Amino acid sequence: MLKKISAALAGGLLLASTLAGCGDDGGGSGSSGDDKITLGFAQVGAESGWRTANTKSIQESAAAEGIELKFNDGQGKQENQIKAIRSFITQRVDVIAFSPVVESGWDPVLKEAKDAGIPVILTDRAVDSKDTSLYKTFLGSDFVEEGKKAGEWLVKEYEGKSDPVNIVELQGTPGAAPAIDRKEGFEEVIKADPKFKIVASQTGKFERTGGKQTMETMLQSVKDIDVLYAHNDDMGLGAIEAIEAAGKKPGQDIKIITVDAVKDGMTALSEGKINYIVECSPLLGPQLMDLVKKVNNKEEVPTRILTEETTFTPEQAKEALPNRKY
Ligand code: GZL
Repeated sequence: MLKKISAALAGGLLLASTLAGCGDDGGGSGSSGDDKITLGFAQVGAESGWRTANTKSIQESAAAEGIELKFNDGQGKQENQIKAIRSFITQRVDVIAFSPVVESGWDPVLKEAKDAGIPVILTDRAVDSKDTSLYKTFLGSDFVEEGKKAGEWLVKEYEGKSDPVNIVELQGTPGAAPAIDRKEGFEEVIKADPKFKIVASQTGKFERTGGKQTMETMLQSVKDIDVLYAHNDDMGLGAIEAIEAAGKKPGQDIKIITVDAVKDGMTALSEGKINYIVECSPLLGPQLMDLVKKVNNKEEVPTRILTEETTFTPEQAKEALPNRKY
């Protein structure tokens, strides 16, 4: 409202410049009341080790940069994230950042932020909005590439073999960019060889319990499982519990590929219970704060910033574990 009044009075009236002094310079009013940047961050939830590490990175980086952080845990629900973004708009924060729990349904609230003159940064996950003016940039991984890396390891692992390879897949949260894209990238690589068959594919919601329960069902309903592809470590770790309870050896009777490379996943990898992990770094905090400062200063930023990440074998996990930050 304040923005609209000052815009209406922008014809050089003293009042306008006074009002404009209340932070109506295109950004928020920085509700901290001083020149400190105020960032509103709407997080997905706390569903996995990756998410915990991501939240820690954001909170620690904001503190280190002297940015006032208003943090909301969406508890895995889009309506909670939308509510949080609307609250940030009402509080007139300077910048809004969020990790969208699902790809779709964001245009209305992003338009409200744009109309309020508050820039938005996407982190970790993308949205499928056609209007890219609704956000300044997207900082995060290429999930299709992550799926491809998982598929490429499998192709190499079974090179020269002709027997059928039955794969079960634990998908992430339905509608989430990493779930959609990791599936797409993996299938794109394995479709080249008909011996690879995904015989079952269901969600474990990126959660350890979800991975365990879904794997239990798959073990009962699918004969001869050769490989498990889990969209994150947590679901893979839950599946390991189910596989061991069924009297099978994870990493041997059933080969396991996961994504993330959080400490628990890397430990299982070093023990040979997981065969390969594709890294997805949660440590986005420092880059996010750098972007927040630039965007708040109306500096140009790249529309897409890709995070650096690698892959791990059991041997590489043993080497990396002692210095692992998450
Ligand atoms: C990926 C991130 C995913 C992780 C999961 O960037 O969105 O969500 O892979 C997390 O562990 O739950």
